[in-house]
Amino acid sequence: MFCNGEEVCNAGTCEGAPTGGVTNGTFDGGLTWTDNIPSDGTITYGGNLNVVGPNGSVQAFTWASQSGVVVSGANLEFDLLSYTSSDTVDWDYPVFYLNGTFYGLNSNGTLGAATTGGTSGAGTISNDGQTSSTVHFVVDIDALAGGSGPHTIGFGVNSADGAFGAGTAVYDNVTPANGSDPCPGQTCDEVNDVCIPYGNR
Ligand SMILES: [Ca+2]
Ligand SMILES: [Ca+2]
Repeated sequence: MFCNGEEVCNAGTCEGAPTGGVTNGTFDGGLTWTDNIPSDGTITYGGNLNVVGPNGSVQAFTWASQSGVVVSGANLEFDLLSYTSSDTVDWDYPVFYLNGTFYGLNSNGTLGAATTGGTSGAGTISNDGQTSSTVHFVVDIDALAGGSGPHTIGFGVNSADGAFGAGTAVYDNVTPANGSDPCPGQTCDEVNDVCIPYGNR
């Protein structure tokens, strides 16, 4: 069975992409994700989402987003695999984006306060709170948004200073996923996130 990039494999059958959940939450390439780089920074996809934040002389966010996300009351979950920087204090920090609002990230897997990009908007994960081990986040985005969506979600890095080095955040495993179960007798490859004929890998 072969499912093309716009279909998903669900219970052994290729289907058109359903309207719920997050598509390609495993970041197997950039399909379905939109780069937002109003100042500078870089976004790359290669099995995870790697965001190198801004360092361009002004406060700015750099983030990847996906619109049309409906979770029907389920929690949105994601992993921050790491956050690193050569800069200090709260000048740079990772952020979660929901419908136009950014939030800092805390090392206990909760969101910080909404932030407009100043140093005071950082969660406990920042230049002085770097992490090289995975932090798992569970967010009730319907409650946070005050409605059922569809939502636009995103993951990125803020720079309050735009100088002295950027922050780098690595994200992965955003759920709930649109259906992409392995096909019986076939192999679903995380790199492709689609069903491909066995033997053609
Ligand atoms: Ca992945
Ligand atoms: Ca900086």
